[in-house]
Amino acid sequence: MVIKSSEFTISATKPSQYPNDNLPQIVLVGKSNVGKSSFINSMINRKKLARTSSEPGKTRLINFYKINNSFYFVDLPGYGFSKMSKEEQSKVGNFIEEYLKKCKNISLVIFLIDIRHNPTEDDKLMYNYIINQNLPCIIIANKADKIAITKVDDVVSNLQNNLNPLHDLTFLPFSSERKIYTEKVWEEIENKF
Ligand SMILES: Nc1nc2c(ncn2[C@@H]2O[C@H](COP(=O)(O)OP(=O)(O)OP(=O)(O)O)[C@@H](O)[C@H]2O)c(=O)[nH]1
Ligand SMILES: [Mg+2]
Repeated sequence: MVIKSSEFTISATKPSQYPNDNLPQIVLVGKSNVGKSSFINSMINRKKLARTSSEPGKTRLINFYKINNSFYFVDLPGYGFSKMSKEEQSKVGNFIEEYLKKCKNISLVIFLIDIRHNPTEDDKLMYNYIINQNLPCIIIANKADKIAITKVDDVVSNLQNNLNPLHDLTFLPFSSERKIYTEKVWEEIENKF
């Protein structure tokens, strides 16, 4: 994918604020700090379009970024950030659930899981939710630079055996640090247009 333009469009908390131009939306889902905002920057070769932080809980709203005037990357807040107040956690949970339920233009959910850890209980709840809603989804084992490159394929296939024993979904490694797996992810995205 050649990136000709990328721009922030809107931060939303409710459906009336989502863009209404019917362009396809590619949405990033995963726990806080797993690297959703960094993933977007890395895919579009921008350092700071989506705001990132080493502290979890950076993204608190639903942020829409329009790419090439032809689709959106949608950056959701992360779940499972224990330092956030219960009230704030449930507010964020509601944004995510409402978006996934009500947005009619989701072409693909990109679900990020940290390659170093087993899926958390929240990851499993989210995974089941996405599958039950029949949303098209790929799973990304992120921060692949954090483990030895020789182990990456085995860890990704163990993750798939754990979450998706039927092997009917695509699982791929990714690293925003190393940018070595971006082409495969672009192929998956382009397949959905
Ligand atoms: N080593 C490594 N670090 C990464 C990678 N992706 C993101 N990070 C780091 O992880 C931290 C969190 O990244 P973000 O992109 O802000 O994470 P997020 O999922 O958007 O977090 P929330 O907005 O809190 O939900 C930052 O310090 C990033 O630099 C990666 O592939 N490898
Ligand atoms: Mg973020």
